[in-house]
Amino acid sequence: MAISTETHPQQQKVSTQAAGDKKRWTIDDFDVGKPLGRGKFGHVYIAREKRSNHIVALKVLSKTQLKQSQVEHQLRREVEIQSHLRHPNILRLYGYFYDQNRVYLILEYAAKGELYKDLQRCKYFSERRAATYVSALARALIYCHGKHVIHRDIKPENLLIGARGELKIADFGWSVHTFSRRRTMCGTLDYLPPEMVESKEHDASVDIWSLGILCYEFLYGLPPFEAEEHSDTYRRITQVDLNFPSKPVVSALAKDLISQMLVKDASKRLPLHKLLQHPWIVQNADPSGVYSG
Ligand code: AK4
Repeated sequence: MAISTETHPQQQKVSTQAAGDKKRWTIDDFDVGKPLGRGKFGHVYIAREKRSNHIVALKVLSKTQLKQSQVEHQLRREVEIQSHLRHPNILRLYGYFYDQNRVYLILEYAAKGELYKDLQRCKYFSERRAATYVSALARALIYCHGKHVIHRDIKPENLLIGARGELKIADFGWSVHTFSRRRTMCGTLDYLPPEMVESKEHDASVDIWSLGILCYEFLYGLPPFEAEEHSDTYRRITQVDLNFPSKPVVSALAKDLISQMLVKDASKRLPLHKLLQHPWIVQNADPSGVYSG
């Protein structure tokens, strides 16, 4: 198969190439289909790699916009990080290529699309569905942390669903967006832990906080510290002003887990391996890690 699974992302699989031949991908290697989505930097298309018939998502980024936003080095870092991650709950980045005006990311195709749309449609998820996603995310984050990759924040917009209902973290370029937002302090703070909104040092436990925010949002339909004013969200995060509404009804076990993740002192947050043993996860999460309705 021409889509590499083991080699450096820029190269095609060695066995399909003459030794030492580092042939680059070009757009001519793909049949490009319908657009799947559009973002600030460009569109995402479904595509087929001609030689292998492998279906992928092709993200097409404008070089001009990348330059204007000064994110070229961050895009490079994303590719670098992603090429070393192999996990069923992390969207693969197979490689990239570029032409005069554009940069193309060759991504794993997630057939069931964006999770936030499902959340909007359902308003909130069942405890079974929420726990299945939270445990899948915890396993993906444990894997990342083992590779010294901190995800920084995860939110529904950056989660995709595969053909069999498996959750896929699809971001890593996303941290770029948060970074510029963080600097200008004009975007959403909702998913950031106290130490990050206060611009303090942070470590892998920021991901435990973000997962706690996400768990709350799965169950209640909105993030816990949401407010009209940015300054109010800031205050609510730093004070950990956490409330559990009476509707929708959420189990005491779920609230217990969320309360153990949304802790101001980063060192006191429930470690991810302990999260996997929490009774709410054990009793509700599908052990296959796949929510199938
Ligand atoms: C959708 C199905 C970095 C910089 C600047 C796979 C951007 C589907 C999709 C899919 C990135 C990225 C991404 C993964 C997801 C692409 O748009 O969600 C639609 N959709 N539906 N992928 N299957 N979308 S985007 N990695 N990285 O954009 N990086 C980046 Cl510096 C701009």
